[in-house]
Amino acid sequence: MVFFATSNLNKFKEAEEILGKTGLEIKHFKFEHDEIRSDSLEDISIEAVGAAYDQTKKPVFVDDTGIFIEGLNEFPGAYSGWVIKKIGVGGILKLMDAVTNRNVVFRTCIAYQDKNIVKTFIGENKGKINSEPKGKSGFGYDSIFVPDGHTQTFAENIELKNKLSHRYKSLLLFSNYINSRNIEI
Ligand code: ITT
Repeated sequence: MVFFATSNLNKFKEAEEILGKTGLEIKHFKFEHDEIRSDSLEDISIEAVGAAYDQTKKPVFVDDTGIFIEGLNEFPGAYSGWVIKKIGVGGILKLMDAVTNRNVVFRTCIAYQDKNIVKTFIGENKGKINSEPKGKSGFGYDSIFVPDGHTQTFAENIELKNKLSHRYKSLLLFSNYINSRNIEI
């Protein structure tokens, strides 16, 4: 069993579903943490997992996720949480009015810590920012993200999200690592 330290229950539910299929059991560790300010998901997640480990003293991971919009010079990136609280997906769509390049990358960095090691796992998913919000499932930016090769947003097709998302890819790398190391947890 590994703790997943997060304040975001949506992330936890996705991780539980994805990791359940790999045989890795996780438990929610309710974690409210003021993350450091940085452009790097890796730096943010490494600092956060250190703080989480200080509290759990048991194997634990965190997930730092951002959406990087090419036509906005990678904005909002590591500031995605703050930006959605301030301007919402509506605000992002307004910013996109002036932009023709709608390419975007969703990126998750998982940082894991136990008594021996700190390690990160990055998963990415490329797509486009949709012209309007669509769909009711998911959370955050899911209603405006359409993965490449598909026509629906993640919020319209949550099964698809959990099969190919940034979180899915990073969690799979993570669970392969844990399973291959045979860590006693
Ligand atoms: P933590 O406690 O785990 O840090 P958080 O919600 O603050 O939770 P992040 O900083 O990693 O998490 O994420 C920033 C925001 O990006 C988050 O609040 C969501 O609005 C959005 N987000 C993260 N993952 C997402 C996903 O899979 N789909 C859509 N939006 C996502």
